[in-house]
Amino acid sequence: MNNCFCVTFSVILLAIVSIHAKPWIAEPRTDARFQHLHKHYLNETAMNKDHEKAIFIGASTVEKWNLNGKAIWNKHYAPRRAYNYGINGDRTEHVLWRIENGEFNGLKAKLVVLLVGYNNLSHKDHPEDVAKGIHEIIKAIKSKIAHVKVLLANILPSGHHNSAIHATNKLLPKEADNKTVFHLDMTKHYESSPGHINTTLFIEDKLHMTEAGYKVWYKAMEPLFAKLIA
Ligand SMILES: *[C@@H]1O[C@H](CO)[C@@H](O)[C@H](O)[C@H]1NC(C)=O
Ligand SMILES: *[C@@H]1O[C@H](CO)[C@@H](O)[C@H](O)[C@H]1NC(C)=O
Ligand SMILES: *[C@@H]1O[C@H](CO)[C@@H](O)[C@H](O)[C@H]1NC(C)=O
Ligand SMILES: CC(=O)N[C@H]1CO[C@H](CO)[C@@H](O)[C@@H]1O
Repeated sequence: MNNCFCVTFSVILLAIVSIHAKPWIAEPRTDARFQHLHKHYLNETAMNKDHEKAIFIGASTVEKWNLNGKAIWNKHYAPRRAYNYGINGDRTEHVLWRIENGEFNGLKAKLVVLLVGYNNLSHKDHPEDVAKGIHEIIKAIKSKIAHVKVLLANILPSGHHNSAIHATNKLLPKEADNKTVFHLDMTKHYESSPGHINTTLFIEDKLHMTEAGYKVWYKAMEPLFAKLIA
């Protein structure tokens, strides 16, 4: 083999490896919306770091508390100094990157609510790898915020990828030590019968939630949430 061939081969190999993102290795997104929101959250943290008591982080289901869930958020979470750090479309590796790159620096929050993983599964990641990504996110949260508690919610059921969601969710309870990490499974609240979502809680895409869906989240989480921010 000549050198030229080897170099070309290595470059191709590197390209293949780098497009295969790993759910447990921090990675930024290059799109403008992600970069913009990341900067916005860094600013939010800098401005409000002594005020923030509870943080919600994840992808669109979290971000849409600002949209479909807004009325419930304003009534029940904003007054308790909760802040939303969701970004539509994030996978575990992106949330990990955001935490490792400053979004939680200097916070004294009592609680982080984490719900993430769907976007990896819709991109055919293996459940074990997604769970590993979630494990790394929890480690990163604890390393950034002293004495924080983590409320880890199962990925919510949807009209798609339910067997992968179920397989991933089965791996999450073991993250909970019930001292710093607490696990919450809200699945049954979103189903009209086992394996079938209650469609009144979801919009037409059968993935994102209606206001009624956010109300269910609030009600199902409230006992644990109230205990953990007390
Ligand atoms: C940070 O947020 C504050 C208040 O929300 C705003 O006035 C300021 O312009 C923001 N700074 C940047 C760099 O976005
Ligand atoms: C944590 O609590 C849940 C139920 O509340 C229980 O099923 C689980 O075994 C507990 N885990 C540990 C490590 O104590
Ligand atoms: C579906 O959700 C709605 C709104 O929360 C609720 O009133 C209804 O009872 C649920 N249906 C089933 C079958 O659980
Ligand atoms: C391990 C793995 O398959 N990760 C995939 C997660 O999703 C993105 C697409 O959005 C793929 O590029 C990764 O390969």
